[in-house]
Amino acid sequence: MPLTVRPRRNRSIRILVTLICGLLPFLLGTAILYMQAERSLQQSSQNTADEALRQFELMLDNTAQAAHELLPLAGQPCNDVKLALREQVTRRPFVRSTNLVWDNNLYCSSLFGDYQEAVNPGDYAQGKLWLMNGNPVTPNTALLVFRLSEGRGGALTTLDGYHLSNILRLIGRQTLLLLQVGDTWLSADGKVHEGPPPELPVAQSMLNSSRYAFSVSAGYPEGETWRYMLVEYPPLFSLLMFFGVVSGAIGHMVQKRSTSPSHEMLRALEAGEFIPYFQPVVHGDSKLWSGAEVLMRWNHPKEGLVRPDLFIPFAEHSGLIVPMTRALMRQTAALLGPISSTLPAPFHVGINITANHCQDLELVEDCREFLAAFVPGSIDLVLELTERELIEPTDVTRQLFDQLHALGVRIAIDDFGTGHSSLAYLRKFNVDFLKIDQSFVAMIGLDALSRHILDSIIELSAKLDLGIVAEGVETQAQSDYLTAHHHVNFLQGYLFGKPMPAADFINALNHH
Ligand code: G
Ligand code: G
Ligand code: MN
Repeated sequence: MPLTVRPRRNRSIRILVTLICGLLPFLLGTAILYMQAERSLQQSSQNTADEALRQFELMLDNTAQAAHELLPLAGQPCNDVKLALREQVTRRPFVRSTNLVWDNNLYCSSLFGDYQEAVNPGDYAQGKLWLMNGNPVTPNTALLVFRLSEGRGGALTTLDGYHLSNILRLIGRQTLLLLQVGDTWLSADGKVHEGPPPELPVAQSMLNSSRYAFSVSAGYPEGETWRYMLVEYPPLFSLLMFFGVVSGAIGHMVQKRSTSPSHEMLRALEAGEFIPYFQPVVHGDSKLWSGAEVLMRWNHPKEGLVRPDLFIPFAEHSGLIVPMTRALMRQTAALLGPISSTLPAPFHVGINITANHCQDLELVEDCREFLAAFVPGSIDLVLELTERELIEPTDVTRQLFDQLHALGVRIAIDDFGTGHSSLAYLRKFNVDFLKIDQSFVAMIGLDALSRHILDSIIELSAKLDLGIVAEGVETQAQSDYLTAHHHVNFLQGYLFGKPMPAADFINALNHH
């Protein structure tokens, strides 16, 4: 089987999923907080604009009242009315100067008395309000002029820009705030600018006065939302971070758990981590190596060499045992096939097969492929079926065993004596070998009863014309007993050799 490299992608995907699990609560939470911060800022800029609008209207009320009181005096000689003009300036806190107009000519002023200056109504927004950048008395100082006119007469009262910029500064302490009158606008530093006011990047609120021709804009500079979040939400950020860590950890654990035994074994199968070990099987008479049992080992990247008792049960449960056995047979064929002509013929090759593998006829194809790798007649392929889980006789299994026999494949009952197969069973499946369980062999010389059982098994199999393989032969005495008394066909055990890697086995085989 082609060795596939252990897929690395899986690992980076796992790290990615953990990262996403960890970041998601943080990102979602931050998005929600961002929207919340925007709403708070919008609310606050709206309140600021409201408050400023109210203050400006109060001041203009004061200025407008002066104009209303003076308007009836328009047209009268300046000398007669200039005291009345000055009285308004003294009495009203937000009036800096007062003036009277006749036929668009400013002819009388609280400051200079008699005066001459043309008035252009087009300078005034809606004919009523003019935001000037100073006058000859105080150049470069903002001045808001209120104009009231009726017929040929008119009154102009002015409001000092100092009051206006003060309001912009005080109310807009945390906010950008500006006052717009017609095509000019006033910033908090008291400067008057021409043209449209700038856009305020964050949470802009613009309010038009319903009573006077001005509007107020409030808002925040670029990046204010993030600054606001950093100042207001640190405890919530810590909480989000905590949730992120918890959710990342949960994501990590859920993924770990999904790496179930069968998942891990599938990975190992794809990575070619299941490899064959070979235990020599010797001829009963000559004690020459004349075969091997193939035993699976898991060459785990972290755990090292894992014994089959620890993973075969999982493999059987998940059904993975079938592709695992197939891979083992392919590796065995690739290892022994090329040297098949040098093997002592016929070379006995035992492969352990589970009941799972006998559910359909695929096993026939597996064996055919296996045998095709060898010089014809050079090996005896023996499938070992453990007596502990016997196969139900059905149409399919009967067909299976018939076809296997037709291929020349032999059947052995493994661990014989530990289960409960009947004579009828042995006949039905045309069994060729019995592998006597090592527990009986171990009793030789110790226990008379076990030895009697051993004796009868061997006699029975001789009568049924079955071959015998004795397993677990560890001492010379056991070996002698089995061959001198009974002519057991094959022996297997530590006395002759332990299960070993292919290279060691082939090497040792050459020296025998
Ligand atoms: O050699 P050892 O300790 O490895 O074997 C332990 C058990 O695992 C034995 O019962 C043996 O039959 C079983 N075993 C070893 N290799 C395989 C195999 O490839 N398939 C199956 N089904 N069982 C195996
Ligand atoms: O069930 P099966 O026959 O497939 O299992 C063979 C098992 O027996 C393997 O685990 C193998 O390592 C073990 N084995 C083989 N020879 C000996 C032996 O001489 N002594 C002991 N204790 N175990 C053996
Ligand atoms: Mn076996």
